[in-house]
Amino acid sequence: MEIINWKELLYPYAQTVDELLLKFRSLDKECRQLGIYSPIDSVTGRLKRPASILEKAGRKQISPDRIEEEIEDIAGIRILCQFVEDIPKVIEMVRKRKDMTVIEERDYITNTKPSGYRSYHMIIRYPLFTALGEKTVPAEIQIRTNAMNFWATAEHSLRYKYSGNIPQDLQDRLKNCAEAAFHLDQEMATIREEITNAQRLNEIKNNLVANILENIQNLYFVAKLDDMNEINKEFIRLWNGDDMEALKKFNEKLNIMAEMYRV
Ligand code: 0O2
Repeated sequence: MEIINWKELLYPYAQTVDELLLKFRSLDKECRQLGIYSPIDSVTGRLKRPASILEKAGRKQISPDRIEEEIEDIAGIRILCQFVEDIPKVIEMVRKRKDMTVIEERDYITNTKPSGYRSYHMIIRYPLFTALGEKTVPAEIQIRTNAMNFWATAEHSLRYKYSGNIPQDLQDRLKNCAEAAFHLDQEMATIREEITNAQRLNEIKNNLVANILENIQNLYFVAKLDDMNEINKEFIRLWNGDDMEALKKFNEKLNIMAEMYRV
């Protein structure tokens, strides 16, 4: 039997996971910095383990030399969303990208698996520029809510523990848990607006406070000590309160001071 050089085989997939992680995390970060709602809550990535690749190849009768062509989830990222409504937004984000091509989509949210598994899968082709030239790498993007993920990771561990043969009683209880997670998502959707408004306000306040602190730090080098003491007192007073307009005005005042001192 042909010996697989795993290090060589997996390198482009590892690189693909790194690049996809960076790209989707940057999108999320940018939204947060701009103070606009991000449908992405977090992004994780993984490389399929060699044992899992071999198990899948055996199960699907894929010969070792066809692994790269036929196993499409060696590189995988998972995009987690707070709310079910965020999932179609992330799907659109992926479909619209020019730096990857979607070749297949599997909707296990509408078509829940018999196990109770819910998630949206997109198989993409990602052009990777390696030291040896361009290579098109397949990858899987799984999109699901935090509640769906909580269930799937727990079930995955049990599947592993029982080598795929989870006892029927446990399977039934897992299915009940999947339904409970589904109801949690539905309930959360009813208070989504309230939650996202509160989060947006926090984000705006955090960005504002970061700006203020940067201004204060810069002013320390140039302004009078007495003025800085006053500024600090004022900042602590405003920070403890919840008057956003006053915080904004205070930041504008610091911006003008910084401009005057040209810091
Ligand atoms: P790992 O450890 O992440 O590699 P397959 O099920 O792999 O034979 P196919 O057609 O490639 O077939 O895949 P499918 O079902 O679209 O997606 C496979 C992946 O989806 C799995 O990868 C899991 O990550 C996830 N998945 C699918 N069904 C279930 C399920 O019932 N429970 C859980 N917890 N996850 C599921 P691997 O290879 O299992 O995992």
